[in-house]
Amino acid sequence: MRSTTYLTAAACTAAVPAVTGLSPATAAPAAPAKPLAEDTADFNGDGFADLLIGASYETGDDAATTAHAGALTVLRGSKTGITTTGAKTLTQNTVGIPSASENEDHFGSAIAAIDTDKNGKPEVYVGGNGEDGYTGRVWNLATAPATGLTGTGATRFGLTHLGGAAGASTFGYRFEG
Ligand SMILES: [Ca+2]
Ligand SMILES: [Ca+2]
Ligand SMILES: [Ca+2]
Repeated sequence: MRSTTYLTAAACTAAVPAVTGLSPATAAPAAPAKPLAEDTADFNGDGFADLLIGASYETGDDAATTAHAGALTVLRGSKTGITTTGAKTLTQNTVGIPSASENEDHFGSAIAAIDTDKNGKPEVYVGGNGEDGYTGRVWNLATAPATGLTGTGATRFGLTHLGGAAGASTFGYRFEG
C-alpha cells in the first residue's frame, strides 16, 4: 500500500540549510568610486579640470646656462574648455622650487598629479631626469585653492634619498600615478 508523507512547516525550516556570507538585502549598495579626475586635475579648486604640460627641453633666457633646463606649464580649465588665460609656467628658477635651472636638467620629463593625503588638494610630482649630471630628481609641488599650482613649499627627492644608488640613473624619467 502506497503511503504519502507530508512535511510539516517545522520540518521544512529545518531542512533548509543556513546561508552564510551574503549581505542582507536591505544593506545599502557601496558608493561608486569617485572619478580620479575629480580628485587630481583641478589644481585651483574652481571645479574645472586643469592641464599640465611638460616641456623638458625648454631653454631659459640664458641659452648658455639653461639649455634644456625644462619647464612645466599649467593651463586652466573653464566652462569653455582649456584656456590660455591665467596660464602659469614654472621652472627650477621659480620661487620656492629647490635647485635652479641649469643645462640639461630636463625638468618636466614626467608629471603626475596625485592627492596623496586625500585633503582635496592634489600634489604635482615633476621629474627632472637630467638633474645633476642625469642623476635625476623628482619635485613635489603643492596646489592651493585659487592659487593653483605653486612653487611655495616644494620639495624634491632622488634615489640617494631613498637609499638607492647614485649616479646617472635618470631618476624621474618616467612615472605613473
Ligand atoms: Ca581648475
Ligand atoms: Ca637644477
Ligand atoms: Ca593633497
